[in-house]
Amino acid sequence: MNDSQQILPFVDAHEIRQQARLIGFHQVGLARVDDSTAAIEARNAHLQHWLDQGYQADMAWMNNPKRQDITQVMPGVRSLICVALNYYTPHQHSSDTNHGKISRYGWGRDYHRVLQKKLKQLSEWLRSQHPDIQTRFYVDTGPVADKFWAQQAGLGWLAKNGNVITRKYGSWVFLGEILTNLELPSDRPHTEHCGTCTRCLEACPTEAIAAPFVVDANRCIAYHTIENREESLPAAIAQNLEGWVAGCDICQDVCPWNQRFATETDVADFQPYPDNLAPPLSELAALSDSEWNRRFPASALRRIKPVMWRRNAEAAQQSRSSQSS
Ligand code: B12
Ligand code: SF4
Ligand code: SF4
Repeated sequence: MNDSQQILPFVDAHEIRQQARLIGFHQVGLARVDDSTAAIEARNAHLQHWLDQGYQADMAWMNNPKRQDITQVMPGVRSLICVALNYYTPHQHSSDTNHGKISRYGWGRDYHRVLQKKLKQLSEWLRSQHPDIQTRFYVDTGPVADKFWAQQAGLGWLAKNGNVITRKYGSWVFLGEILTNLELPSDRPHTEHCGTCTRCLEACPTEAIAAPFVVDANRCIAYHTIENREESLPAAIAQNLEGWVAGCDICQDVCPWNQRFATETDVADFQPYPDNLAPPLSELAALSDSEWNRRFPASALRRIKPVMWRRNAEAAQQSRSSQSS
C-alpha cells in the first residue's frame, strides 16, 4: 500500500470543494499531476519559446526551471486544488485626463494577503484530516504556473489576452492553488472560448499581444508600470500609456466575456481604497516616500516604488499633453 492509498479514504473531493466554498473561494477545481503529463509538456514548450523570444523582459525569475516541473516545487506532489477569487467592483476609471488610471487588481487590499489567508485555512483543514497529508500553497508567490493549473482544473481558459477567463466572472479573478500529496480526481480541463474574437489584440495600444495567447512583456504597459525598475520608460510605452500608471486593464475591459459576466465581488477587502480610483497625475508625479506609505497600506501596489510612481505619472502627463497639443 502506498501513502496515497493510506490517505485517500480520509478526504473526498466533494468535502474539499465544500470546505473551499465555506472559506469563501468563488471557484475551486482539482488537477492531478499525472493526468496532466501531455499538457505540461505542451505548456513547457510554449513557455520555453516565450523565454527564448525574450518576452520575459527583465523578469529573470521566469527562467526558474522549477516553473516547468511542479515536482521540484514540492517533491511528492500528486494533485493541485486550484481556486479563483472574483475581485470585480462596478467602479469605473475616471475619464478626466488629469487623472491616472490604476488597474483593478490593485484597487483594494493586496490579493496575495487575501488569498493566502484563505488558502492557509483550507490547508490547515486539509492537514487536520490526516497526519500524512502534506500541503503547500501559492498565489503568484512561487514558481508555479497559476494560469496553466487553473485551466487544467477546469476553472477557466487561457485566453488570447494572456489571462484566464472564467464563465462565471470573466477574467476578474485572482488565482491560487494548494499543492498536496493527496491523489485527487481531476476535473476536466477547461475548453477555450475566444473563438474568432480578436478585440484584445486590436485594443492593445502597444501591440503587446505578439500573437493570440502570447504577451510580450517588453511591450506591455502592465510590465513597464509595475516591474520595470529603469529610470525612464521606453518611448513606445511612454507615448501610449493612455493614462495608465499602475498596470493596465485595456485587454480585459474590451473582452466580451468581461462585459457580459463581470459580477460584483462579495470580498469587502477588494473594495477600492478611495485614493486609488481617480488619483490626480500631478499628485503622483510628486509622490513622497511618506505619502506612498500612507496611500498604499497592505496593497499590491507597494511593488511600485515611489520613484516608479513619479516616473509613470510624469510619462502619463507628458503623453497626455503631447496628444492634446
Ligand atoms: C509573468 C506575469 C505577468 C507578466 C506577463 C503576462 C503574461 N500574460 O504572462 C506581466 C508583468 C506583463 C503581467 C501582467 C499582468 N498580470 Co500577471 N502574472 C505573471 C505570472 C507571474 C506568470 C505568468 C506566466 O507564466 N507567463 C509566462 C507565459 C509564457 O505564460 P502564459 O501566459 O501562461 O503563456 C501561455 C500561453 O502563451 C500559451 N501559448 C503560447 N503560445 C500558444 C499558442 C496557442 C495556439 C495556444 C493555445 C497557447 C499558447 O502557452 C503558454 C504557456 O502555458 C502570473 C502568476 C503565476 N505565478 O503564474 C501572474 C498573473 C498571470 N497575472 C495576473 C494579473 C492579474 C495580471 C494583470 C491583469 C495585472 C494588471 N491589471 O496590470 C496583467 C495582465 C497582462 C496580460 N495581458 O497578460 C493574474 C491573472 C489572473 C487571471 N485571471 O488570469 C496572475 C495569474 C496572478 C494571480 N495569481 O492571480 N503578468
Ligand atoms: S495589459 Fe495593456 S499593454 Fe498589456 S497586453 Fe493588455 S492591453 Fe496590452
Ligand atoms: S477579447 Fe476576445 S480574443 Fe481577447 S480574450 Fe476576450 S474573448 Fe478572447
